[in-house]
Amino acid sequence: MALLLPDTRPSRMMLDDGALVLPGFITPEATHLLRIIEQVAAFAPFRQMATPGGGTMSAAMTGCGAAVWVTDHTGYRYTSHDPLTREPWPAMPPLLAELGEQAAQAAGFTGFTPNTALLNRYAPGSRMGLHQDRDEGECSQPVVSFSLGRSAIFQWGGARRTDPVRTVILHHGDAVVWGGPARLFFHGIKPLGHETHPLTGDLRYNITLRYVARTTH
Ligand SMILES: O=C(O)CCC(=O)C(=O)O
Repeated sequence: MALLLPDTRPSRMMLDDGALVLPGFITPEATHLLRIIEQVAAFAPFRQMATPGGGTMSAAMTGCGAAVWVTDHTGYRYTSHDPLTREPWPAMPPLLAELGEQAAQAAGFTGFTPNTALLNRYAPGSRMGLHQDRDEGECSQPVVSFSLGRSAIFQWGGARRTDPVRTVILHHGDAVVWGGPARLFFHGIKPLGHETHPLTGDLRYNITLRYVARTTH
């Protein structure tokens, strides 16, 4: 989408029962959120984590909150401490939790209390394969995801990996919320292209807020 053209998309785009895109929902706070990402990364640097299968995550990741999702050769889990620095993860900035709660509310989910934010950084060519978010130890709360910088093609599937996949372009400032019957639906990000964004160059950032009930050290 040309950045100088007005955004003519509707304010809500339904993906499924319990899943929708809120175009431009966080645009007013976008520069503030980019500053928060910088501040978190100053204490807990972005890194490309190892996967249990012997590979490496394509997107670089870090996070903040009571616990953050990590992966290494032993598996996926939420940890209270950053395995890189051995320090507790940076605290959740109140603005993140507030925006998450507001986006969830706008999507019809009341009482969202996010206690973890995963920060994903995509360089040209970076992707995220189709997956379910199922390491949180509970599924009663939705997932809220914010897009910043370069646009990306979001893949939205169904409850089974083999279900048909639709795509929607996520732009700077968009939020996606999924919960209830769609909480465990498969989703992913196609490889990022090579365009640039005035605020982030050739990078895309994603902030994904969740409530996690099961953590380790
Ligand atoms: O980058 C995105 O928009 C999606 C991120 C995601 O699916 C995840 O962190 O589980």
